Amino acid sequence: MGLFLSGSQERPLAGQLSLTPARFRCAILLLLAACLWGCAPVAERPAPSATAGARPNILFIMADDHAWQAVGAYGSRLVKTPHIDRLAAEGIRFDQAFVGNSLCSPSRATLLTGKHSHAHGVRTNIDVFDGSQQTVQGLLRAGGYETAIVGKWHLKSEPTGFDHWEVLPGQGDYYNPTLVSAVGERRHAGYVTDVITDRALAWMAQREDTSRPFLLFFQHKAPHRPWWPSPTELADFTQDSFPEPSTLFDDYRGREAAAAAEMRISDHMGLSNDNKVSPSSARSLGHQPFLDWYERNYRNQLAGMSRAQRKQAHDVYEPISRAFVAHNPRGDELTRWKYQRYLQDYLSTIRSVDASLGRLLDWLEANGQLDNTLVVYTSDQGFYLGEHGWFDKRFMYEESFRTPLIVRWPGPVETGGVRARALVQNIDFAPTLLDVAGLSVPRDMHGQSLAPLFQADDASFREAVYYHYYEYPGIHAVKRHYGVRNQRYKLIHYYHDIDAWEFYDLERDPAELNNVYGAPAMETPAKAARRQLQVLQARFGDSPALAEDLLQRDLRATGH
Ligand code: SGN
Ligand code: CA
Repeated sequence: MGLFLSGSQERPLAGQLSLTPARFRCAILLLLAACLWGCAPVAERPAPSATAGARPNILFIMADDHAWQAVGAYGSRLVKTPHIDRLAAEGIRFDQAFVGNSLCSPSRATLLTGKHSHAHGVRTNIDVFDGSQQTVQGLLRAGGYETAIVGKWHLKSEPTGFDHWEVLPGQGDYYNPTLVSAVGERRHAGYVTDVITDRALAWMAQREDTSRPFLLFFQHKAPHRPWWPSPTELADFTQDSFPEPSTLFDDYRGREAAAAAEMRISDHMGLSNDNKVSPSSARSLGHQPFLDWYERNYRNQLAGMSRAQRKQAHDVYEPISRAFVAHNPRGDELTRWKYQRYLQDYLSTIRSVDASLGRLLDWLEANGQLDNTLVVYTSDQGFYLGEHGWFDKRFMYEESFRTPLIVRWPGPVETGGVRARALVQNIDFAPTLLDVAGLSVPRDMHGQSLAPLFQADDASFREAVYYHYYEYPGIHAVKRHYGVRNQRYKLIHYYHDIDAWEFYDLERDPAELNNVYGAPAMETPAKAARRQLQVLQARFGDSPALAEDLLQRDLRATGH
Protein backbone atom coordinates (compact mmCIF):
# COMPACT_ATOMS: atom_id res chain seq x y z
CA MET A 1 0.00 0.00 0.00
CA GLY A 2 1.31 3.34 -1.16
CA LEU A 3 1.12 4.97 2.24
CA PHE A 4 4.04 2.97 3.42
CA LEU A 5 6.24 3.62 0.44
CA SER A 6 8.15 6.86 1.59
CA GLY A 7 16.93 -22.88 9.69
CA SER A 8 16.68 -24.35 12.19
CA GLN A 9 17.58 -24.08 15.90
CA GLU A 10 21.26 -23.67 16.63
CA ARG A 11 20.88 -26.09 19.49
CA PRO A 12 17.91 -27.50 21.33
CA LEU A 13 15.99 -24.77 23.12
CA ALA A 14 17.60 -24.58 26.49
CA GLY A 15 15.25 -24.16 29.38
CA GLN A 16 12.49 -26.21 27.77
CA LEU A 17 10.05 -27.04 30.45
CA SER A 18 8.61 -30.38 31.21
CA LEU A 19 5.22 -31.05 29.67
CA THR A 20 2.37 -32.61 31.60
CA PRO A 21 0.91 -35.74 29.95
CA ALA A 22 -2.20 -33.79 28.94
CA ARG A 23 -0.13 -31.01 27.45
CA PHE A 24 2.10 -33.58 25.77
CA ARG A 25 -0.91 -35.19 24.07
CA CYS A 26 -2.14 -31.75 23.12
CA ALA A 27 1.28 -30.85 21.74
CA ILE A 28 1.41 -34.05 19.67
CA LEU A 29 -2.04 -33.32 18.25
CA LEU A 30 -1.07 -29.78 17.44
CA LEU A 31 2.16 -30.99 15.90
CA LEU A 32 0.27 -33.44 13.71
CA ALA A 33 -2.21 -30.75 12.74
CA ALA A 34 0.61 -28.37 11.95
CA CYS A 35 2.35 -31.00 9.83
CA LEU A 36 -0.88 -31.60 7.95
CA TRP A 37 -1.13 -27.89 7.28
CA GLY A 38 2.52 -27.82 6.30
CA CYS A 39 3.52 -25.27 8.89
CA ALA A 40 5.49 -25.16 12.12
CA PRO A 41 3.94 -26.09 15.45
CA VAL A 42 2.71 -23.59 17.99
CA ALA A 43 1.84 -25.31 21.23
CA GLU A 44 1.08 -23.71 24.54
CA ARG A 45 3.30 -24.69 27.45
CA PRO A 46 4.17 -23.27 30.82
CA ALA A 47 6.08 -20.01 31.04
CA PRO A 48 9.79 -20.60 31.60
CA SER A 49 10.42 -19.23 35.00
CA ALA A 50 9.96 -18.32 38.59
CA THR A 51 6.45 -17.00 37.96
CA ALA A 52 5.41 -20.10 36.04
CA GLY A 53 1.84 -19.74 34.92
CA ALA A 54 1.95 -15.96 34.81
CA ARG A 55 2.28 -14.81 31.24
CA PRO A 56 3.87 -11.39 31.26
CA ASN A 57 2.90 -8.38 29.25
CA ILE A 58 5.64 -7.58 26.76
CA LEU A 59 6.78 -4.01 26.18
CA PHE A 60 9.40 -4.23 23.47
CA ILE A 61 11.06 -0.89 22.78
CA MET A 62 13.18 -0.47 19.69
CA ALA A 63 14.95 2.81 19.03
CA ASP A 64 16.23 3.69 15.57
CA ASP A 65 20.03 3.94 15.28
CA HIS A 66 20.68 4.18 19.03
CA ALA A 67 24.40 3.49 19.46
CA TRP A 68 25.32 1.53 22.59
CA GLN A 69 28.06 4.14 23.04
CA ALA A 70 25.23 6.56 23.84
CA VAL A 71 23.62 4.54 26.64
CA GLY A 72 24.59 5.46 30.19
CA ALA A 73 24.33 1.84 31.34
CA TYR A 74 27.00 0.87 28.80
CA GLY A 75 29.38 3.39 30.33
CA SER A 76 28.70 6.19 27.87
CA ARG A 77 31.01 9.20 28.18
CA LEU A 78 28.56 11.19 26.09
CA VAL A 79 25.09 11.20 27.62
CA LYS A 80 23.05 10.25 30.65
CA THR A 81 20.08 7.92 30.15
CA PRO A 82 18.63 7.45 33.64
CA HIS A 83 15.52 5.50 32.65
CA ILE A 84 17.34 3.06 30.38
CA ASP A 85 19.94 2.73 33.13
CA ARG A 86 17.18 1.88 35.59
CA LEU A 87 16.18 -1.07 33.39
CA ALA A 88 19.78 -2.23 33.39
CA ALA A 89 20.17 -1.75 37.13
CA GLU A 90 17.06 -3.83 37.75
CA GLY A 91 17.65 -6.36 34.99
CA ILE A 92 20.24 -7.63 32.54
CA ARG A 93 22.50 -5.73 30.20
CA PHE A 94 23.65 -7.81 27.24
CA ASP A 95 27.17 -6.73 26.28
CA GLN A 96 27.42 -8.82 23.14
CA ALA A 97 24.08 -8.38 21.38
CA PHE A 98 24.30 -8.16 17.58
CA VAL A 99 22.11 -7.71 14.53
CA GLY A 100 22.21 -9.92 11.43
CA ASN A 101 22.13 -7.02 8.94
CA SER A 102 22.77 -3.51 10.23
CA LEU A 103 19.91 -1.73 8.50
CA CYS A 104 16.44 -0.67 9.50
CA SER A 105 13.93 -2.68 7.47
CA PRO A 106 15.86 -5.98 7.52
CA SER A 107 16.32 -5.68 11.26
CA ARG A 108 12.64 -5.02 11.88
CA ALA A 109 11.65 -7.98 9.70
CA THR A 110 14.05 -10.11 11.75
CA LEU A 111 12.34 -8.97 14.96
CA LEU A 112 8.99 -10.12 13.53
CA THR A 113 10.17 -13.44 12.11
CA GLY A 114 13.19 -14.63 14.09
CA LYS A 115 15.00 -15.14 10.78
CA HIS A 116 17.95 -13.72 8.87
CA SER A 117 17.31 -11.40 5.91
CA HIS A 118 17.50 -13.90 3.05
CA ALA A 119 14.81 -16.01 4.73
CA HIS A 120 12.28 -13.29 5.56
CA GLY A 121 12.88 -11.53 2.26
CA VAL A 122 13.75 -8.02 3.47
CA ARG A 123 17.46 -7.74 2.70
CA THR A 124 17.48 -3.98 2.08
CA ASN A 125 15.42 -0.93 2.94
CA ILE A 126 13.89 -1.21 -0.55
CA ASP A 127 12.34 -4.65 -0.09
CA VAL A 128 8.68 -5.03 0.89
CA PHE A 129 7.81 -7.28 3.85
CA ASP A 130 5.48 -10.15 3.02
CA GLY A 131 3.03 -9.90 5.91
CA SER A 132 1.43 -13.26 5.10
CA GLN A 133 4.45 -15.10 6.50
CA GLN A 134 4.69 -16.44 10.05
CA THR A 135 5.32 -13.64 12.56
CA VAL A 136 5.87 -13.47 16.28
CA GLN A 137 2.95 -11.09 16.74
CA GLY A 138 0.65 -13.44 14.80
CA LEU A 139 1.72 -16.38 16.95
CA LEU A 140 1.34 -14.42 20.19
CA ARG A 141 -2.07 -13.20 19.10
CA ALA A 142 -3.17 -16.74 18.31
CA GLY A 143 -1.78 -17.71 21.71
CA GLY A 144 -4.02 -15.24 23.57
CA TYR A 145 -2.05 -11.98 23.56
CA GLU A 146 -3.47 -8.62 22.58
CA THR A 147 -0.94 -7.25 20.12
CA ALA A 148 -0.07 -3.71 19.05
CA ILE A 149 2.63 -1.71 17.31
CA VAL A 150 3.11 2.04 17.67
CA GLY A 151 5.81 4.09 15.95
CA LYS A 152 8.25 3.29 13.17
CA TRP A 153 7.38 0.37 10.91
CA HIS A 154 9.38 0.86 7.68
CA LEU A 155 8.34 -2.41 6.09
CA LYS A 156 6.14 -0.89 3.35
CA SER A 157 3.32 -3.47 3.43
CA GLU A 158 0.39 -3.03 5.81
CA PRO A 159 1.07 -4.46 9.29
CA THR A 160 -0.45 -7.89 9.95
CA GLY A 161 -0.98 -9.87 13.17
CA PHE A 162 -1.71 -6.78 15.27
CA ASP A 163 -4.99 -5.97 17.02
CA HIS A 164 -3.89 -2.36 16.85
CA TRP A 165 -1.33 -0.61 14.68
CA GLU A 166 -0.49 3.04 14.46
CA VAL A 167 2.68 3.62 12.51
CA LEU A 168 4.79 6.30 10.85
CA PRO A 169 4.76 6.10 7.06
CA GLY A 170 8.27 5.38 5.72
CA GLN A 171 10.91 7.05 7.88
CA GLY A 172 8.29 9.32 9.49
CA ASP A 173 8.69 12.97 10.44
CA TYR A 174 10.27 14.41 13.58
CA TYR A 175 7.82 17.30 13.79
CA ASN A 176 4.03 16.99 13.63
CA PRO A 177 4.18 13.43 12.28
CA THR A 178 1.45 11.61 10.42
CA LEU A 179 0.50 8.23 11.83
CA VAL A 180 -1.29 5.62 9.75
CA SER A 181 -3.67 3.10 11.28
CA ALA A 182 -6.41 0.74 10.15
CA VAL A 183 -8.83 3.69 10.11
CA GLY A 184 -6.65 5.99 8.03
CA GLU A 185 -4.07 8.75 8.37
CA ARG A 186 -3.89 11.39 11.06
CA ARG A 187 -1.36 14.17 11.57
CA HIS A 188 -0.45 14.85 15.19
CA ALA A 189 0.87 18.17 16.43
CA GLY A 190 4.08 17.84 18.42
CA TYR A 191 7.41 16.08 18.49
CA VAL A 192 7.50 12.51 17.23
CA THR A 193 8.88 10.91 20.40
CA ASP A 194 6.23 12.59 22.54
CA VAL A 195 3.45 11.87 20.05
CA ILE A 196 4.11 8.14 19.80
CA THR A 197 4.55 7.89 23.59
CA ASP A 198 1.13 9.53 24.02
CA ARG A 199 -0.35 7.09 21.52
CA ALA A 200 1.21 4.07 23.23
CA LEU A 201 -0.03 5.20 26.64
CA ALA A 202 -3.49 5.84 25.20
CA TRP A 203 -3.58 2.33 23.74
CA MET A 204 -2.54 0.74 27.04
CA ALA A 205 -5.08 2.83 28.96
CA GLN A 206 -8.05 1.96 26.71
CA ARG A 207 -7.56 -1.81 26.85
CA GLU A 208 -10.73 -3.39 28.14
CA ASP A 209 -9.80 -7.00 28.69
CA THR A 210 -6.79 -6.68 30.96
CA SER A 211 -6.97 -10.38 31.84
CA ARG A 212 -5.22 -10.95 28.50
CA PRO A 213 -1.54 -10.06 28.47
CA PHE A 214 -0.36 -7.62 25.83
CA LEU A 215 2.49 -7.34 23.40
CA LEU A 216 3.40 -3.78 22.48
CA PHE A 217 6.12 -3.11 19.95
CA PHE A 218 7.00 0.51 20.65
CA GLN A 219 9.35 1.70 17.93
CA HIS A 220 10.99 5.11 17.94
CA LYS A 221 12.04 7.25 15.01
CA ALA A 222 14.76 8.87 17.11
CA PRO A 223 17.72 9.10 17.10
CA HIS A 224 17.64 8.58 13.30
CA ARG A 225 19.26 11.06 10.92
CA PRO A 226 18.85 14.05 10.47
CA TRP A 227 18.69 14.22 14.28
CA TRP A 228 16.12 16.94 14.98
CA PRO A 229 15.73 17.38 18.76
CA SER A 230 12.50 18.19 20.51
CA PRO A 231 11.62 21.90 20.07
CA THR A 232 12.02 22.41 23.82
CA GLU A 233 15.40 20.67 23.91
CA LEU A 234 17.05 22.10 20.81
CA ALA A 235 19.55 24.11 22.80
CA ASP A 236 20.29 21.56 25.51
CA PHE A 237 23.57 20.24 24.16
CA THR A 238 24.66 23.05 21.86
CA GLN A 239 27.10 24.46 24.43
CA ASP A 240 28.64 21.07 25.20
CA SER A 241 31.65 19.50 23.59
CA PHE A 242 32.29 15.81 23.54
CA PRO A 243 35.40 13.64 23.58
CA GLU A 244 36.52 12.59 20.11
CA PRO A 245 36.87 8.89 19.37
CA SER A 246 40.49 7.85 18.79
CA THR A 247 39.60 6.76 15.24
CA LEU A 248 37.98 10.02 14.07
CA PHE A 249 40.79 10.39 11.52
CA ASP A 250 41.10 6.73 10.56
CA ASP A 251 43.19 6.17 7.39
CA TYR A 252 41.43 2.84 6.54
CA ARG A 253 44.76 1.14 5.86
CA GLY A 254 44.26 -2.53 4.97
CA ARG A 255 40.48 -2.05 4.71
CA GLU A 256 39.51 -1.34 1.13
CA ALA A 257 35.72 -1.43 1.65
CA ALA A 258 35.96 0.96 4.60
CA ALA A 259 37.93 3.42 2.45
CA ALA A 260 35.27 3.28 -0.27
CA ALA A 261 32.28 3.96 2.01
CA GLU A 262 30.50 7.30 1.77
CA MET A 263 29.60 8.00 5.35
CA ARG A 264 32.44 10.16 6.53
CA ILE A 265 31.68 13.11 8.77
CA SER A 266 34.35 15.04 6.85
CA ASP A 267 33.05 14.54 3.30
CA HIS A 268 29.56 13.10 3.38
CA MET A 269 27.78 14.73 6.29
CA GLY A 270 25.67 17.65 5.02
CA LEU A 271 26.27 21.02 6.61
CA SER A 272 22.58 21.94 6.24
CA ASN A 273 20.81 18.58 6.40
CA ASP A 274 22.84 17.29 9.31
CA ASN A 275 24.55 20.19 11.06
CA LYS A 276 21.67 22.67 10.57
CA VAL A 277 23.86 25.42 9.11
CA SER A 278 21.56 27.55 7.00
CA PRO A 279 22.15 26.93 3.27
CA SER A 280 22.92 30.62 2.74
CA SER A 281 25.61 30.58 5.46
CA ALA A 282 27.19 27.44 4.04
CA ARG A 283 27.16 28.92 0.55
CA SER A 284 28.58 32.25 1.70
CA LEU A 285 31.80 30.40 2.59
CA GLY A 286 31.91 28.65 -0.75
CA HIS A 287 30.78 25.36 0.73
CA GLN A 288 28.50 23.40 -1.47
CA PRO A 289 25.84 22.43 1.04
CA PHE A 290 26.84 19.06 -0.41
CA LEU A 291 24.22 17.52 -2.63
CA ASP A 292 21.22 19.63 -3.55
CA TRP A 293 19.21 16.93 -1.90
CA TYR A 294 20.73 17.84 1.47
CA GLU A 295 19.58 21.39 1.16
CA ARG A 296 16.13 20.33 -0.03
CA ASN A 297 15.78 17.91 2.85
CA TYR A 298 16.71 20.61 5.34
CA ARG A 299 14.09 22.96 3.88
CA ASN A 300 11.48 20.17 3.94
CA GLN A 301 12.14 19.62 7.64
CA LEU A 302 11.53 23.30 8.33
CA ALA A 303 8.43 23.28 6.13
CA GLY A 304 6.91 20.52 8.28
CA MET A 305 7.15 22.65 11.42
CA SER A 306 4.60 25.05 12.84
CA ARG A 307 5.51 28.73 12.84
CA ALA A 308 6.33 28.55 16.57
CA GLN A 309 8.52 25.45 16.14
CA ARG A 310 10.35 27.09 13.24
CA LYS A 311 11.05 30.10 15.42
CA GLN A 312 12.39 27.86 18.19
CA ALA A 313 14.69 26.16 15.68
CA HIS A 314 15.74 29.47 14.16
CA ASP A 315 16.55 30.95 17.59
CA VAL A 316 18.93 28.10 18.35
CA TYR A 317 20.45 27.36 14.95
CA GLU A 318 20.84 30.84 13.49
CA PRO A 319 23.51 31.91 16.03
CA ILE A 320 25.30 28.62 15.31
CA SER A 321 25.27 29.40 11.59
CA ARG A 322 26.61 32.90 12.26
CA ALA A 323 29.40 31.59 14.50
CA PHE A 324 30.26 29.03 11.84
CA VAL A 325 30.64 31.75 9.22
CA ALA A 326 32.76 33.88 11.57
CA HIS A 327 35.00 30.97 12.52
CA ASN A 328 35.13 29.37 9.05
CA PRO A 329 36.77 26.06 10.04
CA ARG A 330 38.55 24.06 7.32
CA GLY A 331 40.17 20.65 6.95
CA ASP A 332 40.44 18.61 10.15
CA GLU A 333 39.09 21.53 12.11
CA LEU A 334 35.91 21.41 10.02
CA THR A 335 35.58 17.67 10.66
CA ARG A 336 35.94 18.32 14.39
CA TRP A 337 33.33 21.07 14.25
CA LYS A 338 30.89 18.85 12.35
CA TYR A 339 31.48 16.00 14.80
CA GLN A 340 30.52 18.24 17.73
CA ARG A 341 27.43 19.55 15.97
CA TYR A 342 26.46 15.98 15.03
CA LEU A 343 26.67 14.77 18.60
CA GLN A 344 24.88 17.76 20.06
CA ASP A 345 21.73 17.02 18.04
CA TYR A 346 21.99 13.23 18.06
CA LEU A 347 22.32 13.10 21.85
CA SER A 348 19.52 15.57 22.36
CA THR A 349 17.11 13.26 20.50
CA ILE A 350 18.14 10.48 22.88
CA ARG A 351 17.20 12.55 25.88
CA SER A 352 13.58 12.45 24.66
CA VAL A 353 13.73 8.72 24.01
CA ASP A 354 14.91 8.17 27.57
CA ALA A 355 12.20 10.46 28.97
CA SER A 356 9.62 8.50 26.98
CA LEU A 357 10.76 5.28 28.65
CA GLY A 358 10.35 7.01 32.01
CA ARG A 359 6.73 7.83 31.17
CA LEU A 360 5.99 4.26 30.09
CA LEU A 361 7.56 2.78 33.22
CA ASP A 362 5.67 5.27 35.42
CA TRP A 363 2.39 4.29 33.79
CA LEU A 364 3.03 0.58 34.26
CA GLU A 365 4.02 1.18 37.87
CA ALA A 366 0.98 3.36 38.62
CA ASN A 367 -1.26 0.69 37.09
CA GLY A 368 0.32 -2.18 39.02
CA GLN A 369 1.73 -3.77 35.86
CA LEU A 370 5.40 -3.00 35.98
CA ASP A 371 6.63 -6.21 37.52
CA ASN A 372 4.50 -8.49 35.37
CA THR A 373 5.76 -6.83 32.21
CA LEU A 374 8.84 -7.99 30.37
CA VAL A 375 10.46 -4.73 29.27
CA VAL A 376 13.06 -4.91 26.50
CA TYR A 377 15.09 -1.93 25.29
CA THR A 378 17.07 -2.27 22.09
CA SER A 379 17.80 -0.58 18.76
CA ASP A 380 17.41 -1.74 15.16
CA GLN A 381 21.22 -1.56 14.99
CA GLY A 382 24.15 0.32 16.41
CA PHE A 383 25.66 3.48 14.91
CA TYR A 384 28.96 5.26 14.38
CA LEU A 385 29.48 8.29 16.57
CA GLY A 386 32.63 9.42 14.81
CA GLU A 387 34.47 6.08 15.10
CA HIS A 388 36.38 5.43 11.85
CA GLY A 389 35.44 9.02 10.95
CA TRP A 390 31.85 7.93 10.30
CA PHE A 391 28.19 8.39 10.97
CA ASP A 392 25.60 5.74 9.85
CA LYS A 393 25.87 1.94 10.21
CA ARG A 394 25.82 -1.03 7.73
CA PHE A 395 29.31 -2.41 8.44
CA MET A 396 29.99 -5.52 10.49
CA TYR A 397 32.37 -3.54 12.71
CA GLU A 398 31.41 -3.47 16.37
CA GLU A 399 29.83 0.00 16.56
CA SER A 400 27.04 -0.88 14.13
CA PHE A 401 26.96 -4.68 14.34
CA ARG A 402 26.41 -4.54 18.11
CA THR A 403 23.21 -3.09 19.48
CA PRO A 404 22.05 -2.16 22.97
CA LEU A 405 19.95 -4.86 24.65
CA ILE A 406 18.58 -4.52 28.15
CA VAL A 407 15.85 -6.69 29.69
CA ARG A 408 13.88 -6.16 32.88
CA TRP A 409 11.37 -8.61 34.36
CA PRO A 410 11.94 -8.99 38.10
CA GLY A 411 11.84 -12.55 39.35
CA PRO A 412 12.22 -14.45 36.10
CA VAL A 413 15.03 -12.13 35.09
CA GLU A 414 17.88 -11.84 37.54
CA THR A 415 17.80 -8.39 39.12
CA GLY A 416 20.69 -6.26 40.26
CA GLY A 417 22.46 -5.15 37.11
CA VAL A 418 23.67 -8.41 35.62
CA ARG A 419 25.97 -8.19 32.60
CA ALA A 420 25.76 -10.99 30.06
CA ARG A 421 28.66 -11.91 27.76
CA ALA A 422 26.75 -14.56 25.78
CA LEU A 423 26.69 -13.93 22.03
CA VAL A 424 23.09 -13.08 21.29
CA GLN A 425 21.44 -11.71 18.17
CA ASN A 426 18.23 -10.11 16.94
CA ILE A 427 17.12 -13.49 15.48
CA ASP A 428 16.62 -14.42 19.16
CA PHE A 429 13.96 -11.80 19.89
CA ALA A 430 10.98 -13.65 18.41
CA PRO A 431 11.89 -17.00 20.03
CA THR A 432 12.39 -15.25 23.37
CA LEU A 433 8.99 -13.56 23.29
CA LEU A 434 7.25 -16.81 22.39
CA ASP A 435 9.14 -18.64 25.11
CA VAL A 436 8.23 -16.19 27.89
CA ALA A 437 4.62 -16.37 26.71
CA GLY A 438 4.71 -20.13 27.15
CA LEU A 439 4.42 -20.81 23.42
CA SER A 440 6.58 -23.13 21.38
CA VAL A 441 9.20 -21.72 19.09
CA PRO A 442 8.69 -22.81 15.47
CA ARG A 443 11.64 -24.83 14.24
CA ASP A 444 12.15 -22.68 11.18
CA MET A 445 13.08 -19.63 13.26
CA HIS A 446 16.84 -19.07 13.17
CA GLY A 447 17.26 -17.77 16.71
CA GLN A 448 16.83 -19.27 20.13
CA SER A 449 15.17 -18.09 23.31
CA LEU A 450 17.27 -15.91 25.59
CA ALA A 451 15.17 -16.97 28.59
CA PRO A 452 17.82 -19.44 29.83
CA LEU A 453 20.19 -16.47 30.16
CA PHE A 454 17.75 -14.56 32.33
CA GLN A 455 18.95 -16.38 35.43
CA ALA A 456 22.61 -16.93 34.59
CA ASP A 457 24.96 -15.82 31.86
CA ASP A 458 26.43 -18.59 29.73
CA ALA A 459 29.39 -17.76 27.50
CA SER A 460 28.84 -21.03 25.61
CA PHE A 461 25.25 -20.06 24.70
CA ARG A 462 26.37 -19.67 21.09
CA GLU A 463 29.73 -20.18 19.38
CA ALA A 464 29.43 -17.46 16.78
CA VAL A 465 27.00 -14.95 15.28
CA TYR A 466 26.32 -14.55 11.55
CA TYR A 467 26.03 -11.37 9.48
CA HIS A 468 25.07 -10.51 5.90
CA TYR A 469 24.67 -6.99 4.45
CA TYR A 470 23.20 -6.47 0.94
CA GLU A 471 22.32 -2.82 0.22
CA TYR A 472 24.97 -2.16 -2.46
CA PRO A 473 25.10 -0.43 -4.86
CA GLY A 474 23.27 2.01 -2.65
CA ILE A 475 23.36 5.03 -0.39
CA HIS A 476 26.60 5.28 1.67
CA ALA A 477 28.39 2.85 -0.71
CA VAL A 478 29.00 0.08 1.82
CA LYS A 479 29.94 -3.03 -0.14
CA ARG A 480 28.11 -6.32 0.28
CA HIS A 481 29.60 -8.53 2.92
CA TYR A 482 28.99 -11.49 5.17
CA GLY A 483 30.92 -12.86 8.11
CA VAL A 484 31.08 -14.43 11.54
CA ARG A 485 32.12 -13.24 14.95
CA ASN A 486 32.96 -15.47 17.88
CA GLN A 487 33.99 -14.53 21.41
CA ARG A 488 37.39 -13.37 20.20
CA TYR A 489 37.69 -13.11 16.41
CA LYS A 490 35.80 -11.68 13.47
CA LEU A 491 35.97 -12.79 9.85
CA ILE A 492 34.44 -10.70 7.04
CA HIS A 493 34.20 -11.31 3.30
CA TYR A 494 33.34 -8.42 0.94
CA TYR A 495 32.09 -9.43 -2.51
CA HIS A 496 30.58 -8.24 -5.82
CA ASP A 497 32.94 -5.52 -7.17
CA ILE A 498 35.58 -6.50 -4.60
CA ASP A 499 36.86 -9.80 -3.22
CA ALA A 500 38.41 -8.93 0.12
CA TRP A 501 38.70 -10.75 3.42
CA GLU A 502 39.25 -9.16 6.81
CA PHE A 503 40.13 -10.82 10.10
CA TYR A 504 40.33 -9.15 13.51
CA ASP A 505 41.58 -10.22 16.89
CA LEU A 506 39.05 -8.28 18.97
CA GLU A 507 40.95 -8.84 22.18
CA ARG A 508 44.14 -7.21 20.87
CA ASP A 509 42.51 -4.83 18.44
CA PRO A 510 39.05 -3.83 19.72
CA ALA A 511 38.91 -0.81 17.38
CA GLU A 512 39.36 -3.12 14.36
CA LEU A 513 42.13 -1.13 12.72
CA ASN A 514 44.52 -3.98 12.04
CA ASN A 515 43.29 -6.44 9.42
CA VAL A 516 45.32 -9.58 10.11
CA TYR A 517 43.75 -11.77 7.44
CA GLY A 518 46.49 -13.96 5.99
CA ALA A 519 48.93 -13.36 8.87
CA PRO A 520 50.73 -16.67 9.61
CA ALA A 521 50.12 -16.31 13.35
CA MET A 522 46.38 -16.15 12.66
CA GLU A 523 46.17 -19.29 10.58
CA THR A 524 44.51 -21.45 13.23
CA PRO A 525 41.83 -19.03 14.48
CA ALA A 526 41.13 -17.85 10.91
CA LYS A 527 40.62 -21.43 9.77
CA ALA A 528 38.26 -22.03 12.69
CA ALA A 529 36.30 -18.89 11.85
CA ARG A 530 36.04 -19.97 8.19
CA ARG A 531 34.61 -23.26 9.37
CA GLN A 532 32.12 -21.44 11.60
CA LEU A 533 31.10 -19.33 8.62
CA GLN A 534 30.40 -22.44 6.53
CA VAL A 535 28.51 -24.10 9.36
CA LEU A 536 26.31 -21.07 10.00
CA GLN A 537 25.62 -20.48 6.32
CA ALA A 538 24.59 -24.11 5.95
CA ARG A 539 22.44 -23.94 9.08
CA PHE A 540 20.58 -20.84 7.96
CA GLY A 541 20.34 -21.81 4.28
CA ASP A 542 22.64 -19.02 3.09
CA SER A 543 25.70 -19.50 0.89
CA PRO A 544 28.08 -17.63 -1.45
CA ALA A 545 26.08 -19.07 -4.37
CA LEU A 546 22.79 -17.68 -2.98
CA ALA A 547 24.50 -14.34 -2.35
CA GLU A 548 25.55 -14.28 -6.02
CA ASP A 549 22.03 -15.18 -7.21
CA LEU A 550 20.48 -12.45 -5.07
CA LEU A 551 23.08 -9.97 -6.28
CA GLN A 552 22.24 -10.70 -9.93
CA ARG A 553 18.55 -10.40 -9.14
CA ASP A 554 19.07 -7.04 -7.40
CA LEU A 555 21.22 -5.73 -10.25
CA ARG A 556 18.57 -6.68 -12.81
CA ALA A 557 15.81 -5.11 -10.69
CA THR A 558 17.66 -1.81 -10.32
CA GLY A 559 18.93 -1.74 -13.91
CA HIS A 560 22.62 -1.77 -12.91
C1 SGN B 1 18.08 7.82 5.26
C2 SGN B 1 19.34 8.52 5.78
C3 SGN B 1 20.55 7.63 5.55
C4 SGN B 1 20.30 6.29 6.23
C5 SGN B 1 19.03 5.66 5.65
C6 SGN B 1 18.66 4.32 6.23
N1 SGN B 1 19.50 9.81 5.15
O1 SGN B 1 18.14 7.67 3.89
O2 SGN B 1 21.70 8.25 6.09
O3 SGN B 1 21.38 5.41 6.03
O4 SGN B 1 17.95 6.56 5.89
O5 SGN B 1 18.46 4.38 7.63
S1 SGN B 1 18.56 11.06 5.70
O6 SGN B 1 19.33 12.28 5.59
O7 SGN B 1 17.38 11.07 4.86
O8 SGN B 1 18.16 10.79 7.06
S2 SGN B 1 17.60 3.24 8.29
O9 SGN B 1 17.78 3.37 9.75
O10 SGN B 1 16.22 3.48 7.91
O11 SGN B 1 18.13 1.98 7.81
CA1 CA C 1 17.96 2.29 11.90
